[in-house]
Amino acid sequence: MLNALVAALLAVLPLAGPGTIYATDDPFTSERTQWFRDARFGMFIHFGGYSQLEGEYQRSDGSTCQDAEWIMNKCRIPTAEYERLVKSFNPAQFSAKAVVDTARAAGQKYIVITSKHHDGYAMWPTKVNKWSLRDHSAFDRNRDVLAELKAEADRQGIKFGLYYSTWDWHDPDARSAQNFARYKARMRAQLVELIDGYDPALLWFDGDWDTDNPPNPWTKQDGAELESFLRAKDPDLLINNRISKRAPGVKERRVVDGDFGTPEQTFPSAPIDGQLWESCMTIPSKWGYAKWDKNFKSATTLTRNLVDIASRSGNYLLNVGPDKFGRIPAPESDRLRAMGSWLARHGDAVHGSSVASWVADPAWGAVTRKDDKLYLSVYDWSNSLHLKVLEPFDVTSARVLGSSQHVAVVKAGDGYDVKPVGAKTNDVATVIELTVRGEQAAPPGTGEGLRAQYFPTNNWTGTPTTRTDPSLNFAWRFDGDNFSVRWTGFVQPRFSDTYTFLTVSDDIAKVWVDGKLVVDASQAHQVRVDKGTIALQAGKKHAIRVDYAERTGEAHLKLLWSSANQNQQVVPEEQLYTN
Ligand code: H79
Repeated sequence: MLNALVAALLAVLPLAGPGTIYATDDPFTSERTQWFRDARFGMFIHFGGYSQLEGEYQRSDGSTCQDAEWIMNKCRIPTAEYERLVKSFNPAQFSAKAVVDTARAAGQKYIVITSKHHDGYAMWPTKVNKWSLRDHSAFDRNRDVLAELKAEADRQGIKFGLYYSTWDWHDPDARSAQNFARYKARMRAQLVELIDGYDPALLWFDGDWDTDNPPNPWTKQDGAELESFLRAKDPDLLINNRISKRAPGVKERRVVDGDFGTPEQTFPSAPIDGQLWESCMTIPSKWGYAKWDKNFKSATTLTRNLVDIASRSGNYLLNVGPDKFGRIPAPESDRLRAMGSWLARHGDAVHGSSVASWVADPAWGAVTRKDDKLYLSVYDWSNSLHLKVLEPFDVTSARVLGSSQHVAVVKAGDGYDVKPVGAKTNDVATVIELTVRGEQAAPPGTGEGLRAQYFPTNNWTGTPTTRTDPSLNFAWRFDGDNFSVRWTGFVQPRFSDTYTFLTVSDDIAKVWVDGKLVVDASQAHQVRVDKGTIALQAGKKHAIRVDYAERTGEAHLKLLWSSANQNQQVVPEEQLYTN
C-alpha cells in the first residue's frame, strides 16, 4: 500500500534538477540479476487464443490465410470473428508438469510464458475484462494455467517469468490517443494481478514499435513510469528493454531501458556494450503454434547457438508453441531433450559461464570461461586446434569432457595449439576443458566513490554543490534540464590490463584517465555508448575525471569498464577514490 503510494507519487512528481528515480543497481553484478546471468538458457512459451486457430484462417470466400500469433492482425480477422473462433479454445491437455519437466530435461533454468500477447487475450482469470481463458473459452473454469505453471516451476526450482504485450489489438482504448489513459489503467491493474497472483521473477514486455495498424500510443514516458512503478512494487524483478517505446523509424533499442536487451531471431557476435542481453528465437519459424510450420532447426544448430550465445555473455530464450490442446509439439520437445542430453555432460561450458576475453573467437567453435576453467566447445573436430591468445595465461591441465584421451597444449605462434589425441565424443560439440592460471587479482579496493561537483548550468560554470558519488550509474531521464557534473578522483584497477572505459550518456560525456582523453562524447547526443582504451596497472591509483552535461530531454550517465580479466560492469565504488 505504502509502496504503491510512493511509486504513484514518484511517477507524477518531476524531480527538480539532478536526482534519480529510475537508476537501479548494476545489472552486470547485482544479486538481483545473479540467477539470470548464470542461467544462460530459458524456455519461452507462446500460448494464447491464437493457438486455437493452428496457424490457419479460412476466409468466407474459401481462401486460406496463414500466420500464427499474429493471425488476427495479418489475416485481418474481424474482432467478433476472432472472438467466435477463440470461444472454443480448450487446452485441456495442458500439463504444467510436462512443460516444466521438458524445460528441466533441456537444461533450461527459467520459463517465460505469454500472459497476454498482442491479441489482448489474457491467459489468467483477469478481473479487468472478460477477454480471457477463464471467461472466453471452453476450458475448465477451475483451472488456471499460469498458477499451475508457477506452482510446478517453484516445485522444480525453475524461475518463472511472464510476457506481456503493451500493444493491444483488442481493447479499443489501446489504439486511441484520447482514451489511452483508461487502457493504461487497465494494463496496470492487470500487471498488479500478475505480480500479486503469480510472483514472477521476470517481466518480458513486447510491442514497443511505432505503428498505425492498429495505432500504438505508448510512449517512452509511459515505459519509464511503468518501470518505476514495477520496481517500487517488486525491487527484485528483472524487466526487459521493450517496456520502453521505439521512436518512429528507429530500429535499435536503447541500452538504458530495462535490465537486458532482447535481440530477436538473431544474436550478436560479441557481448553487448552497456547492457545484459538475451536472444529469443524459435525452433520452427513462428512463435505461436502453426500446423504447417515444419521448418525445424536441428538440435545441433540450437545447441551451438546456445554455446555461441554463452560465449558472448548472453542468454538464449528458446521458444515452444503449444498446440490448441496445450501440448508442446513433439518436434520441439525432442530437440529440447537432445539439447539437454548434451548439456548433461557439457553444462559447465554454458551454465554460469561467460565470454573468455583472454582468447580470440576460434573458427572451429566457441570458448567460454568460468573461474579458472576455459571450455573449448569444438564444432569442427581436429587433432590440432589453435587458440589465439590476447592476454597471457598458463594452462595447468587439459581434458576432454566425457573422454579419457590425452590432450597436449603447446605454445605456438600467437597462442597455443591444443592437441587432443583421440576422436570427438559427439557430433554437436566436443568440449575440451582447460584449467588455467591468469594474473592474480589485486585485492578489492577500499574506495568510496568520486568527488562530484554539480553545476547549475550546462557548461560547468557557476557555483557547484558537491558530494561523493559511489558510482556513476544514473538515469535522470525526463528530469533536470541544463545542469552539468564534474567527477574527479582516482580509479584503482585489480588487474594490469588494457581497460576499455565505456560511457552510456545523454547529452555530453568526456572521460580522462591519467590526463589522457579516453572517451570523447562531446557532441550533444541522445542515449549513446562511447568507449576508449587505456593500459592500467593493478593496485595503482590512476587519476580520473569525468565531465558530463545535460541540456534538454532525458539525462543519462553511466561509467563502465571491461578488460581481458574484468568482465563488463559499472566501475564499482571500491575502485573509486576521492583522493
Ligand atoms: O512474440 C513474438 C512475436 O510475435 C513478437 N515478438 C516475439 C517475441 C514480434 N512481432 N513482431 N515482431 C516481433 C517483429 C516486428 C515487426 C514489425 Fe511492424 C515490423 C514492427 C514494426 C515493423 C508489423 C509491421 C508491425 C508493425 C508494422
